[in-house]
Amino acid sequence: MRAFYHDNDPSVDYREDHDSGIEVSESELKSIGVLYYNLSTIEQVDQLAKERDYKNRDQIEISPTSFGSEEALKAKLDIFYAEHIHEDEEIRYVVDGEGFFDVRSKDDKWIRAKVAKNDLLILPAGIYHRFTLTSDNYIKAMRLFKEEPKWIALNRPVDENEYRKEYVQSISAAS
Ligand code: KMT
Ligand code: NI
Repeated sequence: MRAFYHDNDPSVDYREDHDSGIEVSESELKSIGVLYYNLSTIEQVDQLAKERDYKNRDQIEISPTSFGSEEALKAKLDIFYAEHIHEDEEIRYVVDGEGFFDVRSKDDKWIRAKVAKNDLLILPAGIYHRFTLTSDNYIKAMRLFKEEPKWIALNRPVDENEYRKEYVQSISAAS
């Protein structure tokens, strides 16, 4: 995983790197509640799932093949790339391929985390974020969850949402 500030260039496809060259450290990610692990075996994934009480999981492939066409894929990616929150953690373990998770910094800038095979990323409930494939157009990812998946995307603005307010509180209290 590498994290950096997004260059915010709207003239270039969102699947390109958009690397501003300004690095973001793991501790900066941690200060906004984003956790990162590199896990090379499924046993390590199982262990983390046990510790954090993730009882269930499934696996998805996102690619032109899995969605039937480049157009169908693009339609799905446009949805993933709309800025949103969830009322639960978003936990993704990359089995193969790569992708970008963009998350908002404390001062509302886009931080881009490029994830690849063996990366596990946890986004807290209430964080504004979005997802896209890279220009490789392929990811296979495990989605972990506690009980039933609560993956309804609530698109920004949802500043009065209870989970959003709790998240904002949680990152302002510490550090
Ligand atoms: C999400 O909720 O944004 C996704 O599931 C994206 C694909 S997981 C690599
Ligand atoms: Ni999401």
